[in-house]
Amino acid sequence: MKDNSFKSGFAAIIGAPNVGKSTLLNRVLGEKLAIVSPKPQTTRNRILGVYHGDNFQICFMDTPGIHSTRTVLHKSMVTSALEAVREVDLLVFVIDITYPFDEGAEIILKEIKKRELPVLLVINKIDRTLPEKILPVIEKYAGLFQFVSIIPVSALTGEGIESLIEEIKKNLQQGPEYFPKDMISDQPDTFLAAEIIREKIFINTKREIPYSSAVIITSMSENPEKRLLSIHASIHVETESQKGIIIGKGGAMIKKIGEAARHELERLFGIHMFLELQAKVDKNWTKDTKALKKLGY
Ligand SMILES: Nc1nc2c(ncn2[C@@H]2O[C@H](COP(=O)(O)OP(=O)(O)OP(=O)(O)O)[C@@H](O)[C@H]2O)c(=O)[nH]1
Ligand SMILES: [Mg+2]
Repeated sequence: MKDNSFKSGFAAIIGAPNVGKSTLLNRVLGEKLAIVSPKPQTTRNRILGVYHGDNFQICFMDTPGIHSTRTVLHKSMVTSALEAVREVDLLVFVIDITYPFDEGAEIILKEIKKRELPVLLVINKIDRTLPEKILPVIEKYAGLFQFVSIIPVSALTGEGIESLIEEIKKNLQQGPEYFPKDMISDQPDTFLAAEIIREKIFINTKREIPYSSAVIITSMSENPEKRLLSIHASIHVETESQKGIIIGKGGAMIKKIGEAARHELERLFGIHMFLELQAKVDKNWTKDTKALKKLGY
């Protein structure tokens, strides 16, 4: 039966790197869909997450952090974020209260001034500041752009998240139920598995290693009798020395990454898992458009 009062829309979550966009998506949905790390440029692809409300639906798009960059990989990431800005019905622009004005924010302000889209400003990480520090940031941003709403939140503690949903709801138009109620994302399990492994690389390695690593699931199969899921994955790095670091002394690093990923994936998929990781050199893959495509960017 057609319900004319149903409201829906696509909302892109945009912002500079590391402001907490992926944490916000996970908090809103109450599920881990997007990987999170303390290092910038964690997210590399757009990630869909659907919030099902009472008679409304918000289709969120998490995006890579917007910053000025020259490298081929990061350019492709920023392009993917800026494309999302052009394809959605409204924007959720996230800033970090602990560094509210950076070059990423400047690029985004320029971009949103070019379009006629409702933009909500989310001031994130308010758990890390004093309440009196928030008002000056609100005032400054209110003077820079006509936001439909400015909402201080903590994606970490959940403070302000309900108000955010309410504010987005107010800005939705009548629209179809794009996704069925039981669907919160369109990402295949192989993508999620590769992302979780990549997250463990981001968390456990230093310097250029996270930025030179990509993960491909080479096989994934389930044995229902044994209730076992087997995943084989390759970690692609750019040089032999990076491969050595990923493997670690006596294989210690790759074991650590594998174990952390396996624990989390077992929890997420609710099944025992066998995970085998292999490190591979894919020379300068971050600089080569063809190699980027092959690795999913
Ligand atoms: N204290 C605090 N930390 C937060 C909050 N939200 C996110 N973080 C932390 O900020 C860091 C970055 O979070 P992400 O969600 O990966 O940030 P992002 O904006 O998606 O980053 P990119 O994908 O790299 O652009 C992580 O260490 C999070 O735990 C918050 O509300 N409070
Ligand atoms: Mg992210």
